[in-house]
Amino acid sequence: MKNFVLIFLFLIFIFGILDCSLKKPTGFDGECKIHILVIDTTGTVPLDSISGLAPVANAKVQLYSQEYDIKYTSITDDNGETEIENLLASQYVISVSKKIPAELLPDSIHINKDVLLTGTFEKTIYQNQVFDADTVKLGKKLLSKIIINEIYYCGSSSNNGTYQYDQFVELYNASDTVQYLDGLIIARASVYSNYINQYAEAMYLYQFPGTGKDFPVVPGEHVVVAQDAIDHITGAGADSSLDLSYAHWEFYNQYGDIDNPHVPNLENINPNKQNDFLLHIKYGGVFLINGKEVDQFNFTPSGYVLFSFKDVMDAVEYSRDPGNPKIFTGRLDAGIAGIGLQKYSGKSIERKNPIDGAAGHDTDNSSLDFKIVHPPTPGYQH
Ligand SMILES: [Ca+2]
Ligand SMILES: [Ca+2]
Ligand SMILES: [Ca+2]
Ligand SMILES: [Ca+2]
Repeated sequence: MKNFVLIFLFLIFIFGILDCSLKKPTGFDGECKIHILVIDTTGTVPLDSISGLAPVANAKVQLYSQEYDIKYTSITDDNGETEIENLLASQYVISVSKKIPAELLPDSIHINKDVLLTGTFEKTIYQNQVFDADTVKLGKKLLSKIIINEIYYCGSSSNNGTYQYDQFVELYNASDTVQYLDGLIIARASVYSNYINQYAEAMYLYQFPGTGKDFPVVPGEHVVVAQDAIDHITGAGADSSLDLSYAHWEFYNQYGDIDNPHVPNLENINPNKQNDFLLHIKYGGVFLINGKEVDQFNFTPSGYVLFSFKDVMDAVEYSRDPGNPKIFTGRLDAGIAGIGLQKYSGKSIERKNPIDGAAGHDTDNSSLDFKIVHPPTPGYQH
């Protein structure tokens, strides 16, 4: 059995040696220096054969003093070390980061995301004082490239009754490089996803066409995929619904569906489930899967499809009721979006950045990452 290790504990130890010179007891600030060594203990960075350590070169080290509103920045050298001199005596927040692109990760790390090694600690630097080495354990963050930015699943209501065929999923390029939709799969999770270790289980799966680089998405671009790309207001008489005739893509079920000829299609790739891409209006989960690297689909006896966690680019769980059992393991989504969102209310869930409100904020905890939005915002940010 393949051992896909997806949650790594990335531990970087920083040994910060703070050295305020005792040789020059001048009494002035600006005499202190800090010596930092950044080491990776996770296997992400190669070991040095002599020291047996894995020094992290080109890591960014920042010291910030709130007292003086002053910031010092330095970069570690080939030995993973840096020294910052002429510091004012103060309390500092010291943060270290290094981004490692997915293509540079060793083969032993089965993930398809960039990795950010980060860590922060606080240190008060007194005048004329020699400090012992600091040891700080830092965490890692997986950086999604294309993510699920908004899901409109609950449907709408009007004088004509209730309506749920106006659902859409909005993707977003949260990276700083061009990404490609080719071969990606948007899937509705089964409610049994949590029972199967290492695998995610999906019931409806729709795949983007393309052979690799046919459908680029530039950084910051939104991509709207409608259940049906029609004007649901005039076309279906759902007068509090949405006009999705200008969606970028639509889910097209070749076993029987509406097909807007002006909007390209994601096609159903699970012949066992010949339904249009329909999300549950109260609870469920959505996957974005890297279908390019899936050689062969693993079907379950009930006609669902299993995917390795390593192929899941993003996963979002939602539920109206906080008491419902969680569907996803915390390795995919530690939280739940959309608590309290009533069916047919015409509202969606969309990512929010707690600092600047920008799109694409993803900490793999949908309780924190999403907010309820009304009206939905297909193609832009609320
Ligand atoms: Ca459709
Ligand atoms: Ca179409
Ligand atoms: Ca995520
Ligand atoms: Ca949006």
